[in-house]
Amino acid sequence: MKALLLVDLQNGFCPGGNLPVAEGDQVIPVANRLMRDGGYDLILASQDWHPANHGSFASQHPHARPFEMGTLSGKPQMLWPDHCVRGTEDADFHPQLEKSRIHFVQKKGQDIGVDSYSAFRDNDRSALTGLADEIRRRGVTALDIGGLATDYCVKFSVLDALELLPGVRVRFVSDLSRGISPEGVEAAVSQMRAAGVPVVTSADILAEA
Ligand code: VGL
Ligand code: ZN
Repeated sequence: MKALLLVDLQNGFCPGGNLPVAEGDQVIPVANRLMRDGGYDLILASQDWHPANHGSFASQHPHARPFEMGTLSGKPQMLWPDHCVRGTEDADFHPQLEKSRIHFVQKKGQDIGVDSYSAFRDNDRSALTGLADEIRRRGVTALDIGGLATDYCVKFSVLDALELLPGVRVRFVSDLSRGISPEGVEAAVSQMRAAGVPVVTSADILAEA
């Protein structure tokens, strides 16, 4: 049972969105191709889905500016521009993404007091989203992960998948992913590799399928 997890392929993280990732939109055709021809039995997607007053937004902290460090519930927190507010166009999946191929969507980031980069659990590591249960229930044995942004939500999703889904082969799909900062991406890829995660491309996956 092979599954693909598409992380946060939303307008907010694409050019023109509120927290744009350079070339974020370029991963959409890659996602569509993999959903169609990647040989997957199950397609999963996560969706950053914040209340308008989410505590990760700089707008909720007096005098703070986006991309500054602040605190949230007493812990260090990168403060973001308002993004992916639930029910807004910014939070919608990219219009070119073939949404009808997605079997299960995991929304995240709904608790105003804690951010949730990983599709699997909140950053304080206490509350699970339910995605790991879903994956276990469906008998997934291999999980490929990619999306936006490599240095935040993708990295934390990959590392959590390793920890929460023992026995599942987890891989990072590099050309299905783009990051917020080049240094961040480099560090994220090193961290994933060091954790034993194979880095593959969509071409590798299509060749196996
Ligand atoms: C993300 C920052 C804040 C992401 C989400 O999807 O990588 N990054 N919220
Ligand atoms: Zn967010």
